[in-house]
Amino acid sequence: MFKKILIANRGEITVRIIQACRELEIRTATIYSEADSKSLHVRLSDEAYCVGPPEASKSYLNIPKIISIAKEIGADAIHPGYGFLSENADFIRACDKAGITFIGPSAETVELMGNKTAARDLMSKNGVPITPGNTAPVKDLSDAKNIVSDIGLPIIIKAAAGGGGKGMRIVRENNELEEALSLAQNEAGKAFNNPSVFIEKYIEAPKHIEVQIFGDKYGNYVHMFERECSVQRRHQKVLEEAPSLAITSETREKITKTAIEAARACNYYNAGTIEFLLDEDGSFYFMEMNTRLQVEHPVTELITGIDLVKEQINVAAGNKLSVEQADISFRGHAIECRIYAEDIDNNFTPSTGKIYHHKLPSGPGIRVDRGIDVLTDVPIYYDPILAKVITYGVDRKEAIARMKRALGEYKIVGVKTNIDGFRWIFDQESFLSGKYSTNFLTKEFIPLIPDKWKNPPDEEYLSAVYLLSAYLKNSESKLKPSQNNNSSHNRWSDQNND
Ligand code: MV4
Repeated sequence: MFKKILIANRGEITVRIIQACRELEIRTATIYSEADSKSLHVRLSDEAYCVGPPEASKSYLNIPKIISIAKEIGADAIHPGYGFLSENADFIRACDKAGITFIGPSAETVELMGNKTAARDLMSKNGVPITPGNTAPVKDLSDAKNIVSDIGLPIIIKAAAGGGGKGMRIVRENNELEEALSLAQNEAGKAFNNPSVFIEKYIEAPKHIEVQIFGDKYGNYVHMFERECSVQRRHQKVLEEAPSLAITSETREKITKTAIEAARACNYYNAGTIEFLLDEDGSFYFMEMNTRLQVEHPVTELITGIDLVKEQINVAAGNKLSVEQADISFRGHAIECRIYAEDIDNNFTPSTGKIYHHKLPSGPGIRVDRGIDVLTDVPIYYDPILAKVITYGVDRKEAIARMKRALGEYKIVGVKTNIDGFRWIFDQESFLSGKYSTNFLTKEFIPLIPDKWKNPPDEEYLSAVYLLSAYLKNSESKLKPSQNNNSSHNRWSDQNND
């Protein structure tokens, strides 16, 4: 088993991985940028190393620096968390080259699933249902017109080199196709440095259902049931739950079997998630595969009792899966709310600052995975997720009641958060009945709360906010004595055991 794991991430997921390592008695090393020098993950890890300036490109995405720290400190494995380098095939190859185990799938699988058209082609050839459409990049306008005449309107144009909604365009009339195609190609080129796009039949008001799968290096596969992630804002998940009210036991049997076929088709090992679109008639279609541990993994952990991070470490170390499918069942219901540092009264602009007060909710059925503590800073440079509140109940009603209580008890002072935005969600009949779709926040929420969710800040506005705060930060740091940023923080080392 590994002796020391370097966690190449920050925030709540790094704290979560430290907790799993602690229980497995594996030493932890973390990295931090200059903006995170006083953060919780630095304080909780056995060792911590400054990896560079605040900008992610110079710190948490700095592959050579991270690899050299891992080699220098004798880490035998690296856990990437989610985001940052977690789905970067070059990083996995750099780990392989350095003889350091990457806690995740192979570089080939990550590369393959990152190419959305190749992924669709592979799935379709392996009996996994995909939405009608093409499985190769659109050649030109006439190619697009042929596809549209084959599958019929409406259609959706998607980027082949990236997911998450960037570069997506919906086309409902033939005369919109030409402009939508060039807009989608431009956006895809800007976002992913690859203008390739493909076309699918557009599913009106789908649900986002995803299945947790796990493979080991011996060809064994299991699933850990589904999660529903339909409450999203601008393709950013906000609330997730397991199991899904929309999934009957018959559909569950089919969709979980299909998810395992998808994992087998790409020789997957470690934790992965197959994302599906569920239509109102109960049919489901492969959307994409996430080749990493997901933010929302705790809802699966709570209904199955399986620690997914420990299982990741177990499989990465070359062991067989510690569970067989017959051993995996679920009971009860779990819900997760993502707590973001954003000003929901000001178009969700990111909120930064120092946490002056932090009071956690507690009591039966409440879990909080958090990356913040009192006196830690919330910088502008990274994804604004602060914490996740996850509740468990014998049924969905109890999980919702506990979530409402937990959100009422959770106090964060120092930055604005979206906590109050959830109250509305739990009062909506469409949510309470489970009959909501991915249109929930856009269709139902927007008209009711004018301005709060209506005009999201455009990218230019956000980049101006980022630039201004970076400038202010830079001018502020010129006023302070420089601090030694290369010290290794080594609270648990032998010499400290006096
Ligand atoms: C779709 C779709 C309807 N039909 N594809 C793809 C990226 C993901 N973040 C959103 N995607 C969608 N793909 C077809 N053929 C609707 C969406 C969609 C969506 C899907 C799941 C959860 C939230 C969503 C919000 C808007 C659009």
